[in-house]
Amino acid sequence: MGFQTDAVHAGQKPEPLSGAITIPIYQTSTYHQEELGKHKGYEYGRTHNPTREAMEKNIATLEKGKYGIAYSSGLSSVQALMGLLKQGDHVVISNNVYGGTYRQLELNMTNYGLSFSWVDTSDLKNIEDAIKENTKMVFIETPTNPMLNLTDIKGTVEIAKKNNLISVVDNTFMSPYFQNPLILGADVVLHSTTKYINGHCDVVGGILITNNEKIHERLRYLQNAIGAVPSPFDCWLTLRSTKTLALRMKQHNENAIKIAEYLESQSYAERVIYPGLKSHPQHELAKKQMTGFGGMISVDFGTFEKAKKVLNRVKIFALAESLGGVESLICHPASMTHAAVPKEEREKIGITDSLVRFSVGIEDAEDLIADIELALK
Ligand code: P1T
Repeated sequence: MGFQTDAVHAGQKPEPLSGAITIPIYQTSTYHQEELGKHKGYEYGRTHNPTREAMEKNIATLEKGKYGIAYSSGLSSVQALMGLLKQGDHVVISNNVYGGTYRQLELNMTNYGLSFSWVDTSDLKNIEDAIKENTKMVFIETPTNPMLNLTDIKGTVEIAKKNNLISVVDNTFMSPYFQNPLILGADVVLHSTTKYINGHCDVVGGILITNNEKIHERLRYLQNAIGAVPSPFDCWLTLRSTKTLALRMKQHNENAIKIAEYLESQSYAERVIYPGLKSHPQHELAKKQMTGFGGMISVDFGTFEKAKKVLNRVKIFALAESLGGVESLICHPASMTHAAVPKEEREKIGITDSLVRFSVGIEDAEDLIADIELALK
């Protein structure tokens, strides 16, 4: 089936009791058992929930995967992934990832005997060079948050396979509409469903998708064992959102191209970073492994003063953390989303105090451009 048909239908059968077209919110913590040991496959709300199952199946289908395992946030998905590893294991990971991912892995998981090499994975040689005897996983974010660096997924997967490593791609910025890492051979795809997948700034959630039976079994076990599961209502909202994912992504993409081109034409912005611009150093790779460029733009305004003016003056773009919603947002990564990354590390990868991140929504592009124009002048 095509993406939009799957988005509307995958995982959703009419509800058996009434034939309701829309899957109900199964707001229950437990299920009645007919007699000891005899039940309908549902025992307890943390372990099973029909609304959650429908959402998992739906998103897995959109990612071209067999299994979706949902968690209560993107970061709890990151945490569940660590359950695929054991004390002493090593991970090669992109040196630019969401600040919370860095915080959880480098500042917490290292206390439990895991170690991480943070490398610029946009150069595949850096991945190869970082692999050690105890390396078990390669984890890339592409495009990265907020620098929009790309990593060649196919090339990464080849290295992972050669070295017997689990390959993980955080695909949050592209959504399954613009990029499908499983098709390129990745073992696991991660999404913060908080972002484009839910897309309305009203749910925090995460999901891991895989075609690998063994990985699925372990992640499913961890979903129940750790218990960081999304609520039935959050699953329902997210499932409602995926129905319009394609429509929203097209609009995010269209708007972002116009805004990136506008910003690049202004002398006020020192550097405009957007994979859809010819000036992006990996524009060719973007065209090869993505089917669109997404709605995220980062701009270095040269000085903190200039950046601050833009952040404070815009009216339609709301100054806020997060991204991927229908409403446009603007943020200052150095002090907001990536504050947990030490200043020295931040600056090495380009997250300067003058960097501003735009999450372009689905409003009218002309209004968004006028909003930025007014702020710049
Ligand atoms: O916020 P949460 O749902 O836990 O997702 C974490 C996460 C994982 N991966 C990527 C690429 C992300 O961008 C995020 C969350 N990011 C933000 C909150 C932000 O404003 O960048």
